[in-house]
Amino acid sequence: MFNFWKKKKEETTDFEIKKDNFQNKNENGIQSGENSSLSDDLENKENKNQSAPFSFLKNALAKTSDTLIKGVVGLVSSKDELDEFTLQDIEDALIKADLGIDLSLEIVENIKKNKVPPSALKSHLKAYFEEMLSYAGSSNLSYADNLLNIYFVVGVNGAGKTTFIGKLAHKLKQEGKKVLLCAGDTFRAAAEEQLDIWSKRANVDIVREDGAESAAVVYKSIEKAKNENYNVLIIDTAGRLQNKFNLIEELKKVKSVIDKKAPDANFESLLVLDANLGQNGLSQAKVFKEAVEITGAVLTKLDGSSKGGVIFSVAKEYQIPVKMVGLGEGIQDLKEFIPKDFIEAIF
Ligand SMILES: Nc1nc2c(ncn2[C@@H]2O[C@H](COP(=O)(O)OP(=O)(O)O)[C@@H](O)[C@H]2O)c(=O)[nH]1
Ligand SMILES: [Mg+2]
Repeated sequence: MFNFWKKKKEETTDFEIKKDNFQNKNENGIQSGENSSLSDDLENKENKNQSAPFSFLKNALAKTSDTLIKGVVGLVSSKDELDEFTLQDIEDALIKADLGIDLSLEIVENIKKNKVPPSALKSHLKAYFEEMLSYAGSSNLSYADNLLNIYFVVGVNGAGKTTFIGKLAHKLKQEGKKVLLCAGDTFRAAAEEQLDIWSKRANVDIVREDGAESAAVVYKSIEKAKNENYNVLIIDTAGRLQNKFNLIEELKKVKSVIDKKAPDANFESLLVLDANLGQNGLSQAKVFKEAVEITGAVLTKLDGSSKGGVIFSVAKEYQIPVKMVGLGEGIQDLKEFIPKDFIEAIF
C-alpha cells in the first residue's frame, strides 16, 4: 500500500494502488463489476483525491533528496578518490542537509575508515542510512484491537499537533474505529476551538471543557472513552516552551492521570516535530523527553521542506522511531512512515 514512496523506481502511481485497494474491496463482496458506474465514480474520486497529496509527497522528498543525496554524491562525481578536502566538503553538505554535526562527523569517519571509493559512495550511504533508521525500532503506530488505544500528542506550539490529530482521527475513523478527541490544550480557547473544528471535519467526538485544567479534561475523556467503548482516544496538549517548568509539570500531571485511570490502555506518546525546524526542532524535543517517555515521532510539514534528513537524527541520536509524516494541511495529508520505502525514494 505504501509503494508510493518508490514511484520513481517502479513507475507506480498512488491512484493505481488505490484502485487495487478498491478491487480488493470488491473481492470482499462489495458491489462491483466491470460496468459498474458506482465503481467508476469511486475510482474517479479516488484519482482526484489522491493526485494532489501524491505530488506533495514527491515534492517533499525531492527537496530532501536534492540536499541529502545529490548534494553529497554530486561532490564526488568527478573524483578518483576521496581526499581530505572532499571529505570535508561531504561533511559540510551533510550538516547543511540537517543531519546534525555529530551524525555528519560519524558518517564521514565511517567513509574514511572503510576507504569508500567515490563510485561506491551512493550505495554505501544508502546502506548506512537504512541501518540508522533501524536503530529506532518499529515504525508502526501501535494499535490493540481489544483495548482502549491512547495517543498522547506532545510538541512545541506550531509544530502541527492539532492538525496531525485531525488527520489521524480521520484516518482511524475511515478504518471503522470509534475515535474520541480530548482538547487537552486548555491554555488558549482558540486551541480548543481548532480541535473542535477538526473533530467535525473528521466526524469524531470530542471532550472539551473550556477553562478547565488539562488534567481534568483528560480525566473526563478517559472516563467517557471507557464507559462508551471507544477504540481510540487522542489527547491534544499545550506546547508553550516559554515556561518550560510549567510545561513539564503539566505534561507529567496529565501522564499520571492516564497511568492511574487507564493502566491497561495501549499507550503511545507521540512527539510532533516540524520538519522545517530540522535540528532546532530536535533540541526542543529534549524538553518533552524530560516530561514523558516518547514512543514515536511524527514529522510534519515535510511538504516543501529540504530538511527531511532530520529523520536520521531522530532515529539514531534520539532512538525514536518516526511513525508518521505530515505532507500538507489537508485531512488526507498524513502517511505512515515506512523506512525502507523512504530510503528508496530519496536515493
Ligand atoms: N504545509 C503543512 N502545514 C502544516 C502541516 N501540519 C500542520 N501545518 C500547519 O502548521 C500550523 C500549525 O499547526 P497546528 O496543528 O496548529 O500546530 P500545534 O500548535 O502544534 O497544534 C497550521 O497553520 C497548520 O495548518 C503539514 O504537514 N504541512
Ligand atoms: Mg494545537
